[in-house]
Amino acid sequence: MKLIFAIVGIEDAPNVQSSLTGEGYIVTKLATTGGFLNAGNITFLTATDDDRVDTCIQLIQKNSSRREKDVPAGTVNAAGIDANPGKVTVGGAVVFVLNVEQCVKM
Ligand code: 2BA
Repeated sequence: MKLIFAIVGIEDAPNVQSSLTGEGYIVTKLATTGGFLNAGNITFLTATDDDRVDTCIQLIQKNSSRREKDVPAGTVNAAGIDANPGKVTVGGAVVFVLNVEQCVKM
């Protein structure tokens, strides 16, 4: 079993959610905030069998778009330099897949 973390843009979250639940994935939705832009995004948690991971990722990819966002004033980039003015490309989605040792429902 795997646990999939998918960080998705707020604009894409409704379609990602409905595509996953429509295919029978169990989903938990967290309201999260990106540490660079300090803007809201949505993190979906989905635990599923190993053989359903690829389809899950494909559904997330199909429903997530790349978007250009303005970098807010005062934002510092990886080099420690004020990144403003500028734009960054956000998404489609950022996905992490982890092994699940145990899942207990009671
Ligand atoms: P944010 O941290 O707000 O980052 C938004 C976008 O800004 C990123 O898009 C990337 O293009 C850029 N960016 C992030 N950190 C930067 C830095 N130190 N210097 C210059 N540019 C930077 P994405 O890569 O598509 O990430 C979208 C969101 O996914 C992120 O929002 C964050 O919430 C999450 N994320 C991305 N990579 C992650 C990671 N390795 N671990 C945890 N969360 C991650």
